[in-house]
Amino acid sequence: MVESEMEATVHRIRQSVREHSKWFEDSLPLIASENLVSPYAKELMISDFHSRYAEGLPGERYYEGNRWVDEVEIECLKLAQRVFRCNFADVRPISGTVANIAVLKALTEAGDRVGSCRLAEGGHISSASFGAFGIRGVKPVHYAWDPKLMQLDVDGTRRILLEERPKTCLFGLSLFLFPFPLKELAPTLQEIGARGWYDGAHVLGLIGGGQFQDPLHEGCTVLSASTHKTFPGPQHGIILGETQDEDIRKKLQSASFPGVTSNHHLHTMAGLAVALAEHLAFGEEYAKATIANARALGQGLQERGFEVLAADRGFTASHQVAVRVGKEGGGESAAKLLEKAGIVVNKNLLPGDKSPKFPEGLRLGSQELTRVGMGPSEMTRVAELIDAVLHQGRSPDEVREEVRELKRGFTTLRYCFAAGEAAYRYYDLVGLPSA
Ligand code: DSN
Repeated sequence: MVESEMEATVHRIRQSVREHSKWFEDSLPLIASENLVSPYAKELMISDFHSRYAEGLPGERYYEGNRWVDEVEIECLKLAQRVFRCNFADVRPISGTVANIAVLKALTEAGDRVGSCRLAEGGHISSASFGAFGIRGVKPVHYAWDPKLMQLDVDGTRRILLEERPKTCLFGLSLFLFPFPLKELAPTLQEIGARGWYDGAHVLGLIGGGQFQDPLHEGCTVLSASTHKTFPGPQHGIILGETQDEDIRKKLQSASFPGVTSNHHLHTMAGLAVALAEHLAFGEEYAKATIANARALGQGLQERGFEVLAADRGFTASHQVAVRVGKEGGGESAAKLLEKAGIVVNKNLLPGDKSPKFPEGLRLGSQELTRVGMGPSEMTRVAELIDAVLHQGRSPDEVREEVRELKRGFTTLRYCFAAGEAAYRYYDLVGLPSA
């Protein structure tokens, strides 16, 4: 009885996942923290690596059976250093927040002051007192922010740093439109003896493609990130560094293991290795296209009467576009209406919002639609469809059909191997050619 009930449950779960995938396949995903993994990366995520343990570093494991895991991890470390032009990598953190907790463990002490951005100005929850900063017991020192430029106010931030003298300065954002003025702030960091730490989760693929900024050569010692936003890898984490300081390298390694992980998810590590190799081959072209698409989307929305942030600066230098939709009913209601039409975005707090409970913003990311081959003219069409729902009062159900029509022409993945001719449809479980 229970057996047949549970078998039915299993099939219901499988069916839900298939329906989810099918829904995404004919929708327009614009969530800035998501992306699609390549067929080869996906294949390795359901390989036997998924079933194994490999605590420690290659050659120094606590388990047997790791000959090929070691080979892959050594390759992954080499590829990471090549893509990000640095001399240290640790690919064991299993997410971006876990990587951040590892960096906090390695580089700070409880009670330290750590520079960071406010959540309302785009900061990530791991730098909040209720997040990773709180776990480590460090106190945030908030930088000065220029809401018009949507970046740090350099003079104001210098003054705060000189006064508060944090030992570590974290530069990272969830609403990440423009590079940080790292070179301008580097002399102040030096003057107060602070170490620069960059959370590059959102812009990792753009950094790897050489199209954003190069934080490890602009004054930061460490870069932590998740590996699945603009960097189109599996959901995983990474710590990168440019340092000859053996003490820092050892602290980062021991913070990764045994600090914040035991086993480190070998299947996603293998998928990450593939994504890194593919990024060396295609990352520059993909990063350029992603940024051009975000700008085209910003332009298309502004031309249709939307209040797109940082219009004077070309809207964005990343994959993201931020739109204030207070007059369209606010972020939550706008995002829900768009979802009904198959346009997937998230509500987002914007600088100046009156209440954190009622964000006036929408955050849109161009990276996933770029991966399936869309270009600036499709971004204009996406802006038209958003306008149809939020300004023209057209029914989301009717617009849903036009969304399907647009997406129908973009079902294969680009910027990876086994793309295109493999007819890789991302609602397939694996989707590799049978050969
Ligand atoms: N909260 C995620 C984002 O969407 O920016 C990052 O972890």
